[in-house]
Amino acid sequence: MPFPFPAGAVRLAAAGACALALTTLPGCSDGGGGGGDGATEPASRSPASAGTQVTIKDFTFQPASLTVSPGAKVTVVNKDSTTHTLTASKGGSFDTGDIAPGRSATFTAPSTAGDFPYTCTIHPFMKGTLTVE
Ligand SMILES: [Cu+2]
Repeated sequence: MPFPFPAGAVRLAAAGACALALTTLPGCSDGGGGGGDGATEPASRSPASAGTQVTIKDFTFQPASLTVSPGAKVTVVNKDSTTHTLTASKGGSFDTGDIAPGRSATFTAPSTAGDFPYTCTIHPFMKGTLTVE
């Protein structure tokens, strides 16, 4: 017993139904739609959380905002030609002390969640924020 009508006709009929119900049936996208807005991939845009390292370069903390886990070890690399520190602005939560040019130091992030602004004690205009969460 053959099909009552060719498979192609069935497919066309189904596509027509989908076109009619396009706004209510999300499953109707049949591949070659060519709508134009198919590529909406969510871009991962939080490189700051990729590592627990702060680089000091050109008198700036890079990244200026770093998010870490409570008690995380954070490495600070000084790529400038002058000595810097990374020091909590209040409460003395953390302090690398002097980091000579080309050297690095490590400090331990606070064990409590919150935002912890820090600075360089030698160059107070240098600012950054450590977020613990
Ligand atoms: Cu400095």
